[in-house]
Amino acid sequence: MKKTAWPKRFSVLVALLVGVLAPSSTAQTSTNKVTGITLTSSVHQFLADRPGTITLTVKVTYTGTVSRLGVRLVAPSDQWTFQSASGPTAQPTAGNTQPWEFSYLTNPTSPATFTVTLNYAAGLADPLDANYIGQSFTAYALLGSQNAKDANGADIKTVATITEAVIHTADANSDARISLDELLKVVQIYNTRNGNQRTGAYDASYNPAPNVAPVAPAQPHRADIDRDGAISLMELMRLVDLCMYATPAGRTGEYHADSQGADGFSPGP
Ligand SMILES: [Ca+2]
Ligand SMILES: [Ca+2]
Repeated sequence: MKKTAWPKRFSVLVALLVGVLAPSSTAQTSTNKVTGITLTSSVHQFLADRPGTITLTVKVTYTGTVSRLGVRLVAPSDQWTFQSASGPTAQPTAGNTQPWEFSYLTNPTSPATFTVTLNYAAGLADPLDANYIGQSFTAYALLGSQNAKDANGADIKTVATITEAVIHTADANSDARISLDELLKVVQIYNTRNGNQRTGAYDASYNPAPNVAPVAPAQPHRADIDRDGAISLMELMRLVDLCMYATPAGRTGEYHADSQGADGFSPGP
């Protein structure tokens, strides 16, 4: 037994010594390194008053040969849960809260690009909050379980911020729909008069302000696109557009946040 085992042991010993003496293949040289990471989203806003889903795209660039390339993604709160991801071999379990780690068994050609789909809970933001609040995600490049570092020894990371959409002022019950009653309330503002003259003026509580000249408010009604403190016919018609949005089954009045829209919204879900 010993006679046959020794040559085998010897060859293992040689292999170990060669492994120790040879340059490590995982050493970070000037040509084997992570060079950058980006994190992007196809949407810039989302409605935070109800549950939803967003998809982020992660892109890691590297040169040469790097070992156990990975990414750690950190969400702004545990109201975000992991749903799915493309690409990396190792992924979190669906439903896990942050942070989420992804790693490749075999690195794809640089840049390593994959998508991460996350779910968010209802009530992420106060729907009555008039301020836009950013939800910031941070992605760190990993080598094994360690953060990849740049030439200055700093973590290679990136931040993407998505803005919570604000509910339209006219949407009194915050259900992301403009009902006929809610439209009528703005029609009443439109009809506000100062003597014989229609002004369309409203007060700080978004009620009609009769017998005064309009004053540009600090927090304009979201239907007041030019922010002059009055609802014009053109501004009223824009709200009518949102209110009249219909599916084949009928009018729903659904709207969604759209940073490209003049009023920050567009018709439809
Ligand atoms: Ca509503
Ligand atoms: Ca106006």
